[in-house]
Amino acid sequence: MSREVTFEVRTRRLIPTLCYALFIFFIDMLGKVALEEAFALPRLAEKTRWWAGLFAVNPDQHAEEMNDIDKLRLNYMDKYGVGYKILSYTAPGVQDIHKPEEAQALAVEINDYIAGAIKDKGDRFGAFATLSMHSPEEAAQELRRCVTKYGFKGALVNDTQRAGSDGDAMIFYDSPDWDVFWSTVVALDVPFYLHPRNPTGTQYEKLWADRKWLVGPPLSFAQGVSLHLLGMVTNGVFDRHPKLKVIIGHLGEHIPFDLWRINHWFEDVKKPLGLSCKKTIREYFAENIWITTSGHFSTPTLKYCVEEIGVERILFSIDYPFEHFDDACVWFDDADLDLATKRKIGRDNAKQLFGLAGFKDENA
Ligand code: GRE
Repeated sequence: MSREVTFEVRTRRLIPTLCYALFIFFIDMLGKVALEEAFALPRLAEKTRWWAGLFAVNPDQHAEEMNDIDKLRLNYMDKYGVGYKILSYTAPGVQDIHKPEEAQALAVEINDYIAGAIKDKGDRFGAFATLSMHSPEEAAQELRRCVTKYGFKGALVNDTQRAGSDGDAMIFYDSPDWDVFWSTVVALDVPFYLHPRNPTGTQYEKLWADRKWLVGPPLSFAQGVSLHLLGMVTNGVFDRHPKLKVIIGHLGEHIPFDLWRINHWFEDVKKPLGLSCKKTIREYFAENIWITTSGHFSTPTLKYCVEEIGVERILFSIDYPFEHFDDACVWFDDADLDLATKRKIGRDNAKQLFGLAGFKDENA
């Protein structure tokens, strides 16, 4: 081969390599893992449209993204360096169904549907079980089925379960009645994601109807989940199940900001007055609770959470399609954080918590 030809061949080989290097440079963290990532059943299009009307500026695009599992979504994942996603059914989902049999049938349908949809894509997708939370025994049984039959990674539940003949009652999972469920979560060794839902019924009328723009991410979601999680703390769920792993999204639903004050009041006032939980709020956060970055893309807030609850407890997430890959991933990739911190939050903490292996770019 003449020298010019060799040079030309080398140059031609070099161009794709350079392009790839440039690509890697701009997506500085490949193989991110995300775990608050919603889908819906296409047959419930009307409900998806209703919810999109409340929370999406472009409801058509939102509905299309919500119903897609592996086309638009996989393109985004490749474009923005997300190696693996754990999918979950959209809010308010089964927690909105106040009739127990209907709720249970829908949960089973959703679990079978998503298991089928991701069956051959285990290197890109996992799923959280959807559960009807009317009966602790039934919820435990369905979770067990999903984990043992389908390899689901845990459960994601949308706050309280609507119940009662008119749907106005709310079931919390913080009483001893739920011990059978929490024992199963621990025995299966999977995390439980406590996700928000919207206020409904009398609660909506009394608190939110006259201030409806605060429903959702601006306030009501965090209020609902923080009440429920702190109820689990103060009612002894983590004392009775010390190995229980609970995840909350949105950088901790306001709780990290209040840790000092909660701790001060639990330890210095409420415990002397009779609060009987065994550990401090900081200990529950160190042993039982993880938070994700879903829908909260602020570097100062993330740095604050790292300082307050520790880098090991924080997991990257997007909150797609309520939030955009672009906002979440470009923010995270460009955030002023050292590489070790980024690797832990972006991937390694999730790998460890869920025992993940064999997904795209898992070691990139
Ligand atoms: C969610 O389920 O995570 C969600 C909604 C509506 C708005 C924002 C959001 O259901 O994060």
